[in-house]
Amino acid sequence: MAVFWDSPGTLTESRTTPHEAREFEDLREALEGSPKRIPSKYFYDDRGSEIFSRIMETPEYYPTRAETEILVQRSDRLLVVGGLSGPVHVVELGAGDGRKTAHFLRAVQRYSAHLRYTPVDISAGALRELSQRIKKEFADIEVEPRVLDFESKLESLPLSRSRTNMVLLLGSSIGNWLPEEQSRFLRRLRAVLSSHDFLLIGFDLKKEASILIAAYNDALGWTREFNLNLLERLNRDVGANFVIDQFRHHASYNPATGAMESWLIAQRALTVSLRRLNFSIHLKAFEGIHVETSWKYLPSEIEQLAHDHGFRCIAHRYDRLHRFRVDLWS
Ligand code: AVJ
Repeated sequence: MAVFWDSPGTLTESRTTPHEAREFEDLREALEGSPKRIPSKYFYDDRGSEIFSRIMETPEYYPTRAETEILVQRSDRLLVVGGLSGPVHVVELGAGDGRKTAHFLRAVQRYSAHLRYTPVDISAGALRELSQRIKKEFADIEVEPRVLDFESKLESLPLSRSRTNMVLLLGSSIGNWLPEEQSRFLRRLRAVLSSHDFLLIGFDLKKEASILIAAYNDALGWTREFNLNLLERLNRDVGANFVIDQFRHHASYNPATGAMESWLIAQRALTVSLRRLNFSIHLKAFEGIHVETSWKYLPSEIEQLAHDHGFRCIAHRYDRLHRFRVDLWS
């Protein structure tokens, strides 16, 4: 396995492939499909990551608070059951602003004196802020941020050979992938982790649809802003000419799949050109672009997922209201 070490604290791209070269290459296929789609990872440019931090503070978006409650109150328990000891390397995938991670790191520190923390994200801006905050709060953690699209570069994660790796995939981020993508991710992760490494993974649970729908349609409008920023980003980064106010944000729960779906719906027939990618798309009046799927889980589905991909459920904890669950797998 390839391991890349940089001087601690620098923000470096993976050296396997230039980060920018293949960015946006999947956009054409997604936008020409039926329904038209934009892959969710494009939400998280610096501005998108900032807006997502606002979403996490809205009263309707409960998953962050529920997961934080678990990490604050249950991290110790999870780690005891896991039997963690010796030097630990925490690798957080899609770290974002990493606020809730601090609670977990503090718990890990009680078990491991020499803690290394590698937050991985595709937003350099979010990583820079997070790294500064963690370094300020923890004098004795080695922080090695990494700008990386971990979805395509999972094999170049800087895992440690001498430490127990604890990979974090929080926020129910796994739910943003289609089932076959979730499988592919877990299979590949299983292959790069050794038998004494761990995965700490958060799942948003199935619940009454009205609660879910409110969480993706907050009254302050941050979720709408988040979705529309996707179009602004494409205008900026690939020379597209989306007219933002011709689109409406629409969030719904699909009981057939068990997932929340976010759409941007064109208010009239439109042609949009993506100049730097050399193609255009036509949208009919009231046609939607599917921008996000957020899968929700039953406890039994979580356990099946672990089992099907060669992981063992070591422990799991719910928040007080049973809205969310954090699992420790190995
Ligand atoms: C943390 C990425 C999983 O799908 O709930 C929140 C992203 N999108 N509101 C989720 C999100 C709209 C979030 N993830």
